[in-house]
Amino acid sequence: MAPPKLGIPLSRHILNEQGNFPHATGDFSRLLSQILLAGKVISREVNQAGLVEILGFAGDNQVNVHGESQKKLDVYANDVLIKALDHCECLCIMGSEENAKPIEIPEKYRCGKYAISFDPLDGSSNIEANVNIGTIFSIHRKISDGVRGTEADLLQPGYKQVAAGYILYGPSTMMVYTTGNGVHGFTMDPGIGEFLLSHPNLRMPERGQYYSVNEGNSLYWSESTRKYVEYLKSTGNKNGKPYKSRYIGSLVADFHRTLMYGGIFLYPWDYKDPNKPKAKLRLLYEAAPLAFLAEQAGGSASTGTEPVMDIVPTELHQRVPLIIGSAADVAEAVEFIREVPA
Ligand code: P6P
Repeated sequence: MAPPKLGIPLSRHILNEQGNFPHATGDFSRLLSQILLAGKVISREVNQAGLVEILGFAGDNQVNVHGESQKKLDVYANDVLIKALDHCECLCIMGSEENAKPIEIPEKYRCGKYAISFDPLDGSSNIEANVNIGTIFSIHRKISDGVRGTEADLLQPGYKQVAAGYILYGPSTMMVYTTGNGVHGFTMDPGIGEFLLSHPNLRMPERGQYYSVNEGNSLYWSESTRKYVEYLKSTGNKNGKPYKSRYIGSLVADFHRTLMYGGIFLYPWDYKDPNKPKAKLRLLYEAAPLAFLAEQAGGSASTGTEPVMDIVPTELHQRVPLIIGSAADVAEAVEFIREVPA
């Protein structure tokens, strides 16, 4: 198949991609199109956030399932996605980082053959600083027997994803996604409200020059993690010069830079309580979809002991450490770190 032409609309690209699914019935294309629609609506709100007083905390300080204060845009983005998707009749169940339990498809709508997990607005702690934030999504096929979906349809390993991607709300709004046929980036032309192909077949360099980690947590890292980061900052690494540090604190933005330029992003185990190590990033909504994108772009993603894509989830809001980026960088980090918490 001829490579896609620069500038083709995402809607046409999705139809072309559908051609790679011999049994595609159009449900998949309709699902991606609804995600795109939700992204456009969220983008409009994010871009006006500073103007319409939507900033600040939702209502009387609502908190989400993780006890994190929900900002109005978090709640808004979650509602927009659920409302855009619940009637598309291509989903059997939804999982959101902002909802404790799976979101069922209303009885009045037919259930479809896909299950979706999403983080409606990742990086939300940066909303008031006008820093890039994003929506991350992960799509699996329905595996449960009944007509309607169950939690089992969401608790599937990363290697079974049929699609994953993110919408990045930044200087420009971008949609980056994969259906297992490479990674493609689309930039929204606000004048026409259409996403146009701007970055076909994105590939991560084998090794990069950037490392991205919150060094403010280094006191709570394992010794092996500290040693690895010090190695990157030395002249003894494979680049022969210190890696450059870049950390935004918004996973979608830090990942997108790593995808574009190469290098490595880490959110390692936190041993503040040595008897109860903690991980921060969520498997279903953050690590697994980004791992699928990383692998499709020639990179990789590990927890430090196993590929993220191999983990079989046991609960919806499961958290994992994440080491993701250029293949050579991730392999080297794993060699250093290889830790399994007690
Ligand atoms: P820290 C945002 O809240 C988030 O979940 C990710 O987007 C980001 O990578 C991480 O937390 C930042 O965490 O502890 O460095 O502020």
